[in-house]
Amino acid sequence: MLKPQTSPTRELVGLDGLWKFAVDTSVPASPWTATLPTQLEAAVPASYNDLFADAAIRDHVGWVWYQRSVRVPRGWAGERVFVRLDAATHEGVVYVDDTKVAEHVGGYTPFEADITDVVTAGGEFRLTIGVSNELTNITIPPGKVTVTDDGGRTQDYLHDFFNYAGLARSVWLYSAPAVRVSDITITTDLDGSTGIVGFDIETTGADSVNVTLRDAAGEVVATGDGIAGALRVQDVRLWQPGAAYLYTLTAQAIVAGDVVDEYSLPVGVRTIEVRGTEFLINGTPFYFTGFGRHEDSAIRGKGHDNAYLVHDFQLMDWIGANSFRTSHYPYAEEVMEFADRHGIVVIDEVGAVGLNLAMGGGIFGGQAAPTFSPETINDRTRETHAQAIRELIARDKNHPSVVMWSITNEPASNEDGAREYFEPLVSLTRELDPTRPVTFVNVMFSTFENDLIADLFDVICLNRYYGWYVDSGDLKTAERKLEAELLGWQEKFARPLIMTEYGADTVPGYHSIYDSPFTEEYQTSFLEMYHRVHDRIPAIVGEQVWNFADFQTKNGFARVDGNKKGVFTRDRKPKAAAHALRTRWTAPRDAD
Ligand code: BDP
Repeated sequence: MLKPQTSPTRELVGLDGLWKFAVDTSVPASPWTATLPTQLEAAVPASYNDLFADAAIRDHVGWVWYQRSVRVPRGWAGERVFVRLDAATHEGVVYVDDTKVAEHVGGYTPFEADITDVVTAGGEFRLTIGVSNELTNITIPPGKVTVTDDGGRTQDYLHDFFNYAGLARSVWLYSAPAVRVSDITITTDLDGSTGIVGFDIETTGADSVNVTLRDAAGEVVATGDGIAGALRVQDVRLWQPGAAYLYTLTAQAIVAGDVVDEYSLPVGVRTIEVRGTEFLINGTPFYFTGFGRHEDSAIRGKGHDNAYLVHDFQLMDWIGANSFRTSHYPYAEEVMEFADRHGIVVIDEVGAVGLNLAMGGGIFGGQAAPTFSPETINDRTRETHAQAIRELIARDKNHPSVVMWSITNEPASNEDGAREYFEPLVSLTRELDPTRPVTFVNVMFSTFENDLIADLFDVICLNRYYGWYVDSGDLKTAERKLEAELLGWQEKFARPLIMTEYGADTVPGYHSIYDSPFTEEYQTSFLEMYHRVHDRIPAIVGEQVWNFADFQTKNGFARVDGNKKGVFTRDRKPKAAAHALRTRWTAPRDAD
């Protein structure tokens, strides 16, 4: 799905700013076809939860409404007009005046509607967007709504981050010609020093298509025509981790010899290959350093913010991180584009987190229901999951920074039904994108001996908490167990392993001379212990600490003001471990 842009044939109007806002207390929600009777205003983009001094809004379960008036530029007569939401978390419905123009399920991928027939150039309309935060056993991620004794509604879920909701990303109005470029798929390869840029272009009825590739200086390096083909670039400059180089591909839709639409896209030429236990980028073994992250900051919740974007990438550069995982959902497209431009490698994860009812057993050891069953995670959940994968790949397939798809985080991959559930999803991912490896992120209690799905994947990502949830405070025992387990995975699967989560909650400013959990010293010793082990296991091709920064989690006794495993605080101050990581990650790596 193409991101809206301005071009000689397209115009774009940002609709971010302050919108009227109201919580819908009627259940089921009624479509809002009048001016919202409210004094509240909400910032877009931002999650709405932490904006107001009102617990009833923060913890509301169900629909909320956003509304503003929009004027269509008068020069858009004769053009198609679209409204585009970069995300509505988790379900969205869009009205232009009284007409429903779009509905969408899935909180982290964009959707749009052609509203040409219900607006007029130069005219104004009322744009109303309903957003629901409800999670059920058939949403991705899943959750559960409970009606309380007093008729209220509460929501629970199995993922360890606050269920921020609303319009956390931008909303746009854009124009495009009736006959236009509607999709572009780029693949890249290398033939000696010649880069090959494959293209596949969809239009809404063009006679033909022209394609031009320009280098970073704007010089044309290759041209082509037709809806599909391959451009050859002599002495290509590769997109390299830490040294991005981007070409620009421009596609023009032609009707009766005239250019009717033009769309441009950055292109990074690079190859990815999994060979034995190695992960190769441009034929060279790559070792991932970096983090699992969250879109999370004070007040905005998951609201996209370009200042945080710039600062977070600065901190990643400072610490020597060459990569991150979009744990546990697709991030804003601005983040992906920034990674493309700055040579940061991304493991791109779909929002399938919490598919593991054993997590619900909790510390009271409650017997969890089976994860995969008609009443719990079932065929309909898998359909939603498949759709989330389709939408992720449709959105992110052209980003050179994306080197691998992660189709789930910590599912119950040791439980009956896991293979039946995941096998079709792995096939679907490969079918949609045959060029990138596919991975999943394995949970600690699904070991190399009882996991039922790991062999389906090219790379195995592991989240391990020896020394934290297990053997807390006993790093010696933790080190022995971690090494024994990793040797088991290496031996049995003989493919690349990435440690995608390892971390310890740490209260900044809390110190001890002993191995005391929660101290800054313990976080550093914990990470160093993992690093010793990683260096002894050749199949380990990367380490991504959990987490880049402290983040907000759901209410409950298990967390004090959120998850504190950040190497940076929520406002991005370094804990002691940040300096230790920087020492390791900025040192030249020995050739393996
Ligand atoms: C893992 C999850 C992650 C949690 C982390 C933790 O993948 O989302 O935040 O553990 O407990 O289970 O800190």
